[in-house]
Amino acid sequence: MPDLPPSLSAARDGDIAVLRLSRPDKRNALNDPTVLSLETFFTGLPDGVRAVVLAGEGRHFCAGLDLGELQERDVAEGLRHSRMWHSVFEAIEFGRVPVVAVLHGAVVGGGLELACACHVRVAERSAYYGLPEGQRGIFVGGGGSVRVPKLIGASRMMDMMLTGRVHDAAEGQRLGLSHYLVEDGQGLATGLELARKIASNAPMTNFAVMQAIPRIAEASGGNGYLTEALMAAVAQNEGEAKRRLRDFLEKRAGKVEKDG
Ligand code: 1HE
Repeated sequence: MPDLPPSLSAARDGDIAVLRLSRPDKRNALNDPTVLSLETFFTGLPDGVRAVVLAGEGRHFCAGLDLGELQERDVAEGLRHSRMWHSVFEAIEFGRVPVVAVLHGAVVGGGLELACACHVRVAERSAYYGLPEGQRGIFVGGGGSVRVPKLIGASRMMDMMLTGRVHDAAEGQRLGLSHYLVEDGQGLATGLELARKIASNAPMTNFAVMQAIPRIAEASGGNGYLTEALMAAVAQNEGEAKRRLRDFLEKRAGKVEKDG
């Protein structure tokens, strides 16, 4: 596993890596070394890792940008700083493996931006979502204005930023900020269970899901259909796809069953 600063900790559980924001005394606020180390982690994952679970230590997932380290920046430096966050969060969203975020307590500002760069979000009942940038006199800078509206719509994001509205976990689930809502203390186990399912997929299917679906969603219908056809042809040509289809036809594979 890549070397990490004390604000992050990582552990390996078979083909799953569990990464934790580990600065609970500062509510896992994200300073520059932590943000840059997220990139080091996600770009340096060992080959055997097939999914990542991202969680936060302490009572909160993440309090967003470390306001204590917010320096005076001129316009050019401010631009570069935000673009640095963009490149790190892109390394997560378009990285090698899917990431399951486990959310609890505050998921605010840059913490919500980080959660939105992950592929699946599990929220515990204690989770709540806010974009307090308006109160702080700043603006989102970690990709939130692109990713949050994709989940809840631009108009709801505007409400959060203009009025300081905070959504609780149940509302976040209803709006689409989380995919799963679980009891407090159950988030990590659920995240690991989902990560194991993800890791058991054919790697080419996971690659196609991560790389193609968000891009097709932004493409014209014609470009989308063509990209889908190309990706489908690539995936089905893999030996792994052929083996899995044979397993099903010869009754060795699981059937589709209802959850729960
Ligand atoms: C921090 C931060 C932080 C806490 N940067 N130090 N984010 C915010 O505006 C959220 C600001 N934080 C809060 O609203 C609250 O701290 C929480 C709701 C997250 C947690 O409350 P609580 O009662 O558990 O903790 P606390 O007592 O407020 O904070 C504990 C310590 O963490 C305290 O430091 P201490 O030295 O006095 O113990 C706090 O100062 C510290 N702390 N949050 C620095 N964010 C790419 S652009 C992204 C833009 C943004 O993310 S803007 C949103 C910033």
